[in-house]
Amino acid sequence: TPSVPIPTTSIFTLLFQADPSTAHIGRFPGSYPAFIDANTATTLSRATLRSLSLSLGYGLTQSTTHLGLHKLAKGDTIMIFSPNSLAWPIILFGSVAAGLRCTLANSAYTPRELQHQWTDSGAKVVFVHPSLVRVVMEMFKTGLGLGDDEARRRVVVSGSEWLTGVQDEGANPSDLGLIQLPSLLNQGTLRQEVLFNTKKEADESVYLCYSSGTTGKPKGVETTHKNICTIVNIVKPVFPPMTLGHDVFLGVLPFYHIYGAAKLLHFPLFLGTPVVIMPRFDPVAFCAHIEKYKVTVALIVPPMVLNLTRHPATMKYDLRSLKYLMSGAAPLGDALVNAFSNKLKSVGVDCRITQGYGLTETSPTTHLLPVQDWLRKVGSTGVLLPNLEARLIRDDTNSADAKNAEDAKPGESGELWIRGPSVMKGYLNNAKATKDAITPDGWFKTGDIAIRDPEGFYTIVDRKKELIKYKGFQVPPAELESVMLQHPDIADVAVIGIECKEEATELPRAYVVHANPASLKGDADNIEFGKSVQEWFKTKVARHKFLRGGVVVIDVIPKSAAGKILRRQLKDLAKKEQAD
Ligand code: 4UW
Repeated sequence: TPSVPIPTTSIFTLLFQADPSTAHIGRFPGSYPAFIDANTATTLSRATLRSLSLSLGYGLTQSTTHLGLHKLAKGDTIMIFSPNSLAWPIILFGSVAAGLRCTLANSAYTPRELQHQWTDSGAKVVFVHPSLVRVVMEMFKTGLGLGDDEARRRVVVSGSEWLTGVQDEGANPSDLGLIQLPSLLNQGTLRQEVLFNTKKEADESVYLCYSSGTTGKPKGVETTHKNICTIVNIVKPVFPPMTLGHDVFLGVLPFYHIYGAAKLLHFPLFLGTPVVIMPRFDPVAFCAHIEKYKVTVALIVPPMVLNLTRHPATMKYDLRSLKYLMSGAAPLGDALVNAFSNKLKSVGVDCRITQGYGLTETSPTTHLLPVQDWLRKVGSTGVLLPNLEARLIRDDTNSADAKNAEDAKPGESGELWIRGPSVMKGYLNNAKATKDAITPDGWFKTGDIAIRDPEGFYTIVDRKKELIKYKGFQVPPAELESVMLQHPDIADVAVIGIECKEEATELPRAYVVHANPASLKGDADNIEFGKSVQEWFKTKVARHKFLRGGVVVIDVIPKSAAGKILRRQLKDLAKKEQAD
């Protein structure tokens, strides 16, 4: 695909440039809907979203009274900790307008997981959904030892009741004494001259999503204004054209993950297409909202396709508005595509199911399967987006030695490397990890193994890195292992992903060495010990990290001479066990 011009400005200017002569916001009328709350149909127009964002930006950085909230200045970081909601885009774009940086946290996190991201990102204030205030307070008080008053200065309770008129799920009346989002909106409004707006700042990072990359614990990925300006411009030419006033996105993927953040919060605004916001996936609600809002485009992950293929709701609701289902974040196999598209066809739904590929570190999309090729190239993640370069690097070359890395022969698989303006600035405060991930001449190593066919279509065939994906969510083995080692009876541990075809995902499995092996007298003891560890682990981590693939007792963890876990050996062992 030929290169496209990429005007780089701040994200706020890109999406919300106001033209008083036409009443346009960005390239479209300000009266057009931008975001719609699925449950109540409450709608934020482009102009309303812009003005609420400017008010919030003012309340956070310019207001003199500031309601006792910790004072924020340009360059400071705020955290968003919330399931999808109508308030989300206001918090995000209000912060961006004021030149703040946003770190987006998984709303399933436990206080311990949240604390890692809070401390690592240097966040100063957290915007928290009413149902999650207790998690934040536990982090502040128990985890960080903050007093009551200091904790309160860091929290903005960010419900949407003030917009929708419906009480937020899980809200607790006793939290009303904390600073509430609406009170930051009536202090004033950001003026043009304080807007974060210059070209030279386009290389500043604006979002910090967390990714473990190829190895280790979650790291802050520095996504810049330029990265986001790039991604919306390079996705557009490979994306089906949208018709104003007709097309509608379904916003069910979490906004805190880069896939949802880029493809639901930025891209549709750039296209002029509204997004119907759902707080979580539920097959009945998913189908009901498609029917009610005549949704035309839904972004999804493979386990949702599987769930919908089996669920009767797809037969009960009128889904005929649906034109495109776009999957990503994990492999989508051809059998699944065929099964679901046949089911949809049987109820008169003519829908193309395509796929995208990318990573947090590449903002995220690097490959998309064009809709016209969805059947012909089923199972492929599609073509490289414009303005990007890709290499496939032979597995037997030392990829640490970037200069001598060798390209795979045509038709052979290799590690996918990407270069271009959507590659992250680096990992926050982690020069070593950045250097390991990006070569001196700018190639980012994905850790994924891919092949490219003669027509330029890529297929992801394997993962070289240790990362596990549960239903599209990152599960970093190194993090799980360090938590497991806190168990008094565990002497050593290795976590790998095992394939689960029934659920179209990988499942995390732990191999553990007992601290006192003689205390386990046989298979029954081993199994019981494994189960007890599995239960214990559930109290420590978010749901997507549960050891659904089991805990297996082993004599010794296979390691290299340098002490590195030989995960490949364990994977082979697991495959053998699964086959038996
Ligand atoms: N097939 C096989 C795939 C695929 C995949 C991702 O959590 P992260 O960092 O990021 C993501 C991003 C997903 C995404 C981005 C843009 C896009 O358009 C789209 O689809 C419409 C999805 O998940 O995890 C990155 C890792 O996830 C795996 C792969 O291992 C990658 O390194 N992955 N997409 N289609 N594997």
